[in-house]
Amino acid sequence: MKELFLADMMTIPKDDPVAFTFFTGYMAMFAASVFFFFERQSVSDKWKTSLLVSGLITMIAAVHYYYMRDYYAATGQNPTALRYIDWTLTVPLMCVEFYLLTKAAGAKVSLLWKLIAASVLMLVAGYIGEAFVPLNADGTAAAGATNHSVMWGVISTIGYIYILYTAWFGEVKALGDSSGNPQVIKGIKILAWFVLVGWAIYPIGYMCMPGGWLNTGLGWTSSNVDLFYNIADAINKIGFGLVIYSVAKSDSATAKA
Ligand SMILES: *C/C=C(C)/C=C/C=C(C)/C=C/C1=C(C)CCCC1(C)C
Repeated sequence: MKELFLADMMTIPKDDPVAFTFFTGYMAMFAASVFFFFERQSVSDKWKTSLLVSGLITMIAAVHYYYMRDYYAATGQNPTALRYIDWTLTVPLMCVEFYLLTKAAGAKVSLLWKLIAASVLMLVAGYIGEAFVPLNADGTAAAGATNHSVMWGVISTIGYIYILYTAWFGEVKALGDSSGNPQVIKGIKILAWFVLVGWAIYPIGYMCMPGGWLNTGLGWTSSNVDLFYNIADAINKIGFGLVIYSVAKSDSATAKA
């Protein structure tokens, strides 16, 4: 049994792009964590917590990818529960990054809680939408599947739009501007683009599940759910961290000069 499992893991990546992204995703998250943890020492004190949080985000993801990768290799199914446990920990930590970036300009903890509340709404609704979609015994969409996924998808989008709005036009944007720090202003702008473009990949994956619009409309299957999620995670978790890293590096250099 154990040998068979290992053999499966060795053969799947070459003909299965989803498995491939689970394996590369795992290694990329792992390497990014090592990078962020080690680079902490190269930035000034006020940026060390931000880099620690970047490393925690990719490290939490790496551990979940380790398990999701094996779950997928062994069953060929979407590791939905593990996926949402990962996001429930990492998305609030991304909100912490926004808070830490704007803290020097006077961000209050209430900003952090509002962003976290919006992410919880987004993720709980998304989980109900995916995990409890009505399915037939053979895994195809049962009656009501489309209604279920659309309803919970819309509720989830409310949380997403709140975060998007806060980053582009709301408190995060205003605090960034009032910081008077060009590096912070630029960093917030790039992160806002990540939330607009990078995070928008997730609803595309969501709509590939049985009953989802891209499933019924274009015939995209549930393995595409993980393909989109894996690509989006690599872009967003590592990319977010690198933006923070570059803000921290350039601001530390300015402070020294
Ligand atoms: C590291 C993980 C991240 C940044 C995850 C982000 C997840 C989303 C932005 C998910 C959004 C969803 C919608 C906006 C509607 C459909 C359901 C979701 C949960 C896929």
